Amino acid sequence: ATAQIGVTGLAVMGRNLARNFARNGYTVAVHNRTPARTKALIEDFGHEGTFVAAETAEEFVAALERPRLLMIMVQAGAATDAVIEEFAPLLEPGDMIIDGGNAHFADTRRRERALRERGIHFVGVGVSGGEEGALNGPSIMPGGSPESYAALGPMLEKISAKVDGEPCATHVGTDGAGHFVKMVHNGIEYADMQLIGEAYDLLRQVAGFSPATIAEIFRQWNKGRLDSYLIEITAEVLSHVDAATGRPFVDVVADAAGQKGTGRWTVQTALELGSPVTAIAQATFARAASGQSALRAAYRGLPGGTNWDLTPYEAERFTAQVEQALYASKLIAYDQGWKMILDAAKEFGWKIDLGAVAKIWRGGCIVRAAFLDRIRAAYAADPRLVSLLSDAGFASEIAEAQVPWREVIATAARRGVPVPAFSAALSYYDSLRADRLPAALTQGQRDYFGAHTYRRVDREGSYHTLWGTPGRTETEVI
Ligand code: NBP
Repeated sequence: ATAQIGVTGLAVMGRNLARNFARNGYTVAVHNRTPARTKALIEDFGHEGTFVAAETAEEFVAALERPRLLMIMVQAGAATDAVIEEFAPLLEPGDMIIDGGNAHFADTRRRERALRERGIHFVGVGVSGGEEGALNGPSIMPGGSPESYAALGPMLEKISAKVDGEPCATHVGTDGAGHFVKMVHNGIEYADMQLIGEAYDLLRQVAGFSPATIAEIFRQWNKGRLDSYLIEITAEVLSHVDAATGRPFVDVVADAAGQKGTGRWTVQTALELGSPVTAIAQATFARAASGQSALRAAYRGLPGGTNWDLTPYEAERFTAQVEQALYASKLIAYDQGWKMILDAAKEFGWKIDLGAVAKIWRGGCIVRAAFLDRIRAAYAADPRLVSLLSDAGFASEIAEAQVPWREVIATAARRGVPVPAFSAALSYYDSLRADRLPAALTQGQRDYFGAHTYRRVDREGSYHTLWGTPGRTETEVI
């Protein structure tokens, strides 16, 4: 046995992670259900490092140094369970199975529990950054026991992306915490992309700018506080011209967005936790709405807002307002994601360092951004922050954004430009800062039709009003 780690599942992600380990000096055992993929890896990239190719599961396990570190990079779901069932009987207590696929965190919790009973460490690892990140340095979010991180962590830190010389990998928390945080990362990614899309749509429809001009605006924004991978690639996509037609690329792409399901998982889980991730939910629903072609055909042509042209001065002013609205909405979307992680940590008993999460998202992953360093710094100053807006710097930015944020959303409503995520973010902000919410009326209604009882602001206890009695007598419910 010579390999320090083994990777089974050598499609794009597994192959690139195996190469990344090898390039970093580790001896890597490689295996795939269909041996042709293993052969291709050795033929094409064998020169990059030391690989031990294994054709059978037994050969693969025999190639691993003890305690064995066996990483699986296969399709999430049933395939992952099948691979675990294939390898677990070949392992010994103290060995470790690492799942780097996009597993649902609840599956990871289940698998961890089952394998722990057999003495095997199971580490669910969120890996972000796609194919390119897997090869050159992803952002890595491992869960599992602290003991397993002691053995695996240094290797993950070595192959991860680096920002300011620091690795974008940390032990997130026990059992499914890593996959949970990866899921929320993807939810935030959905929100980030939708917010950028809405900003583009406003600049196009309200300010009347061309995709090429908007690309230039995004390039400028990328030099400021919005500096991020997603803004950078947005400028690239917007400036791309379709070779076949000579039209802006963005105008020849069908406007129905796909999804692989991690945004949906985030929203489903948020509903279960009671975490109001409204901007993430709107971003997920916006993708779904874009794909409702029959419904869109039925609505198309219905009356909308009023159009008017902006003067160049107004267009410039509007652009600056959109930047403020985008930034404020993004701040809220992140705050929602962060709160969802806090809610889950409480529910599942995880100790998650939110500053460390921001730190490992600064590089390698899709939401990587200068902004995450600000979040890291906010938690460094106060690890017990309930909200990002409790940080003085973020609070002053949201204060500064008030007028433009509201004006942009009001303009969108008047013009009939859809801004579901901008609006959700602003409404969330207004709901949470309100002294009183109409939830009081909701409680009254619930008590009226269902005797659900209510609490009062001025006295302890639960109450029910006898709505059908002449005096509508209030009774205390014991
Ligand atoms: P795929 O998700 O396309 O899975 C293909 C691999 O799974 C192949 O190696 C295939 O073997 C193997 N496999 C399947 Br399918 N069923 C199997 C079974 N019953 N037993 C053994 N092996 C089986 O590969 P991928 O796109 O490289 O993704 C790998 C994982 O990483 C997935 O969980 C995916 O969701 C995740 N992912 C993450 C990112 C990211 O950015 N983090 C990006 C893309 C994917 P075969 O060659 O014999 O068919």
